[in-house]
Amino acid sequence: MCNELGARLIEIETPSENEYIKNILLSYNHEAFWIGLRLPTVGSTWQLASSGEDALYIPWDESQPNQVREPNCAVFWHTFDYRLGDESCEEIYHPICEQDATYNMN
Ligand SMILES: [Ca+2]
Ligand SMILES: [Ca+2]
Repeated sequence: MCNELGARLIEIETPSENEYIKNILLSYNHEAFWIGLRLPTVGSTWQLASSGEDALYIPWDESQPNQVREPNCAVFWHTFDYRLGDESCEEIYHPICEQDATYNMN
């Protein structure tokens, strides 16, 4: 998805990044948006999709995560006011991409 754009699925690392993105999502009428957060196996920790590092900040809805599956993925969910919920990685939702703030003009 995002790879074709030279980007990656967004990874939410801070409350300010979370707020910034949520405000943008409010202007769209979609039920859910994929982000780059993944639980590879049951019993492992949620990881950033690009690096495999443990995610330190995860703004879950208070009811989430609530499913057991591997792998397990995460979305901003509209009925949670765009807090995160876990969802099957097989579902089709809109991806949110992000890119480092460096440009390679070659
Ligand atoms: Ca980020
Ligand atoms: Ca869920």
